[in-house]
Order: sequence, then structure tokens, then C-alpha cells
Amino acid sequence: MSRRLLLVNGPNLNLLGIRDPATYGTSTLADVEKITSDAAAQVGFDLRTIQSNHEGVLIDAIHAAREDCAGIVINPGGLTHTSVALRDALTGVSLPFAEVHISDVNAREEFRRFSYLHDVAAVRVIGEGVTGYATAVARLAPLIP
Ligand code: CA2
Repeated sequence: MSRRLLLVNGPNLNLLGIRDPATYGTSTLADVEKITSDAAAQVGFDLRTIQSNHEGVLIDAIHAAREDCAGIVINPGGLTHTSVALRDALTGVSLPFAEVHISDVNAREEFRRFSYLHDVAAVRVIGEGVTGYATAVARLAPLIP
């Protein structure tokens, strides 16, 4: 069994640390990838990362993870609330995955309360800021044989 995780960040998360610090904080995407990579290393995993603003690119990366990853940590961005296709990709590869949201989606607009992943994610971490990515790794790793 591979000791690698895939970190997926969806649309607009490349803007982390550049726009809207009141909602998402001041850490950048590079900081998020380092936090997640360090957390993965602590539990014996290495990390592949992808961020894309294109749904199909994310789906292709999830499909590829079937070959050599043991689990997925994903912040799907706005696709959380819209994408059956992303849900189908994640369930299709049969890898355990953690859904992460930096902000507290339950305390914002009504449309952010629904997630297409809510009932299929092995782990959900919501509203812990960017340290939520480390929490997600720590909670996901014990679920991987
Ligand atoms: O809280 C989260 O992590 C979200 O997944 C972020 C998504 C949002 O659509 C979800 O409802 C909650 C948005 C990602 C966009 O990130 C930005 C970061 C900085 C500036 C602008 C957008």
C-alpha cells in the first residue's frame, strides 16, 4: 500500500493570502501545502499537491491518485456546493478522503451549508483555518491500513 496522500485545492484557493484575509486568513497556498506536507510526514506519508481552477483537471488528478495514493485531502472550494461530478470522482476511486474548509461554511451564506461530499467524506474539518489541513491529515491517516 502506498504511503502517499493527494492534497487537492479547488477553484480560487490560489488567491489565499492575497485576497479576503478577513475570511480566509493571511496564509498562502504554499503555506497550506507546507502545513499539510509536514502533517503527512509526521504520520509517515508523503504528499502530492494540486490546485486548479478547472473542475476537469481536479477530476483527472483524483482519478490518477487511484494508481499511487492511499487517501485524499480536499478543499473543493466553491465546487463543494455545486459538483456532483467531483463527488462521483471521489467515490469512484474508492480512496478515503477528508473534506476541509478553512472558513466556517455553516456560519456564512445559506448556500454554503450544503456540501455534495458531506455523506461520503471519511473526515470533515470545518472552520479551523489553515491548521484544519493538519487536523484532516491526523484524522485521516488512522483510517488508512
Ligand atoms: O472555507 C473554505 O475553505 C471554502 O471551501 C473556500 C471556498 C468557498 O467557496 C467555500 O464555500 C468555503 C472559496 C475558495 C476561495 O478562496 C479564496 C481565498 C482568498 C480570496 C478569495 C477566495
